[in-house]
Amino acid sequence: MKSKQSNNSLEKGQVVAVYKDRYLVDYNNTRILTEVSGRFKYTNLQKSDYPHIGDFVSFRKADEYLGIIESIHDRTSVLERLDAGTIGERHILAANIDIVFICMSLNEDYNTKKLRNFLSLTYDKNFRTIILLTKKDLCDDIQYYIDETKEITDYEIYPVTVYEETDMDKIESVIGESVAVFIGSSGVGKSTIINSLIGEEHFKTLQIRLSDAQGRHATVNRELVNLKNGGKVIDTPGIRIVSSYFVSESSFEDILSLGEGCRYLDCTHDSEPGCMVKLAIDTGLLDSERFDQYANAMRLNNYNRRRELQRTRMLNKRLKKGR
Ligand SMILES: Nc1nc2c(ncn2[C@@H]2O[C@H](COP(=O)(O)OP(=O)(O)OP(=O)(O)O)[C@@H](O)[C@H]2O)c(=O)[nH]1
Ligand SMILES: [Mg+2]
Ligand SMILES: [Zn+2]
Repeated sequence: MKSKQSNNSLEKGQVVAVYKDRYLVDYNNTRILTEVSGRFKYTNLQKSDYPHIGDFVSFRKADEYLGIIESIHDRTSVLERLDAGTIGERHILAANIDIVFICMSLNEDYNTKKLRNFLSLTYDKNFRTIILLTKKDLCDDIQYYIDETKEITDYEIYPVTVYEETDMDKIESVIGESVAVFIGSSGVGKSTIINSLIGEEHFKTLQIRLSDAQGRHATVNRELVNLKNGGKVIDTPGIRIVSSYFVSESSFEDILSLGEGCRYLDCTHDSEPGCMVKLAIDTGLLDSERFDQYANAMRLNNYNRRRELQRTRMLNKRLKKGR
């Protein structure tokens, strides 16, 4: 029975790199290029339904060199942001990750607003978040930045430099056998840290001029790389803009609990009388920037919800037709 059929049987693998419309898949200690099947395309409309780095997929081998992906396994976690520009489009940075390292360097890159934006990607998520304050060798007052960071978040904070082995060892031991992704602005040293973890110049790093704390984009492609001890790491290109993001309402406990005091149940905290949120802003109890973040997030949420609904309807129609 097995003979011919086994050529067509499904293999399971993990997406380790994404190209234009091909996916490099790791399985049985080898790698194969794959693409999605026609059926897959027909039933998956959203970009987020397509394979992303870290995804486990079931595929069939068309031949020795090409696999055809039939399905994606349920994701245990996702790191995502909204595409700047294309409102409402979910943009998955990585799937099935255990740890997210938010990297911020201890020179001019350090910026609490930026950190808040990165943090907004991590609320209510199924992974552990750690703040890496990088390039501590360039900083005279590390404690000051640690304290600043503690004001903003309860996540663990590691000040590190690639020049100290103990710092790299610490990162390595925290990763252990799990899957970690590094995010942060361009030039903060993500690839350099990962290089030192894998012990080779795998990822290209760029020498940035000291006068230019912005750095330049060195990493172009995301790739999932194996560490010696069984851990896996994903490098990402620097994210410059994280101004719009997908957040669930529970990320804004402070504003929501203030809102419970508003006179009207459906208060939008815009111009209604008896609004406790407005009052908190006027009296300086609530940061107006934080409120703007909230307002933006709610607008996007509503927009996304509407779009999701439209897509579901369209998909249902298609599925019915297919029957
Ligand atoms: N002084 C100092 N320089 C560092 C450290 N880590 C990285 N660098 C330098 O910072 C520059 C940028 O490092 P990269 O690793 O390319 O930065 P990246 O975050 O990967 O940047 P993108 O790929 O553009 O997102 C390089 O010149 C590194 O040598 C550090 O701990 N201390
Ligand atoms: Mg890089
Ligand atoms: Zn209100």
